[in-house]
Amino acid sequence: SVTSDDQKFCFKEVLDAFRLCLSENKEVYMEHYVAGWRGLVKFLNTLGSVFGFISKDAVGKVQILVSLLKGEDGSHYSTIQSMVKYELENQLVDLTKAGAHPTSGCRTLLRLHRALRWLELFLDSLRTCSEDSKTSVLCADAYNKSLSKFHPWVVRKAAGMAFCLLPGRQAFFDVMNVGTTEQVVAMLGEAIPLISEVYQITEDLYAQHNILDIP
Ligand code: 1PX
Repeated sequence: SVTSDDQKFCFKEVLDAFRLCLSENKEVYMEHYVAGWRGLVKFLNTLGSVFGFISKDAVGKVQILVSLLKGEDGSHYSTIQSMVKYELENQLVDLTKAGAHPTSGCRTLLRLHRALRWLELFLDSLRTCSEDSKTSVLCADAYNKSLSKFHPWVVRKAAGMAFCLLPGRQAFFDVMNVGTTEQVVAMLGEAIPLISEVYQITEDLYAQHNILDIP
């Protein structure tokens, strides 16, 4: 039916959100960044409840950013650049140890930003992998090269177990709801450079302000 079609995840949503992320002068719009993550979480939710603990964490973080964006000081949160400037100038970030600002925009976005690097690596391996590749292995490789270093043992262990339950390559592509394998590969080829640019701009911004290690 039309309704179930509307609710069905489509990877194009994610692509479109990341396409809209960058302003002319390469600022990252929070609204679209958050929309990109929303789409990804929707995808994750279609994979089943074993991924619930991951999706819950991501949703919580998206929620925090949305409240800031829609809140009283929302005008300062329209871009990642303006958020960083505003929160740092007003001492709204715990820089060296956890303290009064456990849900600052800078801290929260940093967690998603680190996960975005995992996504970039994972999508790139999906794009180039052979038909008989195992998504669980691709996913674990991407995770071990990126996000895992920020996670304690127990989270790494749980993530590793969840990866084993990922559907195979074809089922995975079907859930992406893009079309044929060729179309999926083409769309990934479009999405990856966009995600990669957003990642790099954020990474440079955080490095410049020395906030890549916010606790
Ligand atoms: C077409 C393919 C698209 C695939 C989309 C999948 C979207 C996945 C979204 C994952 C978002 C993960 C956010 C994790 C943020 C994080 O690192 N949080 C930790 C630190 O936060 P804290 O506030 O405590 O400092 C937090 O401790 C995390 C806990 C949950 C476990 C996170 C495991 C992350 C694994 C990432 C890979 C997801 C695998 C999905 C398979 C498709």
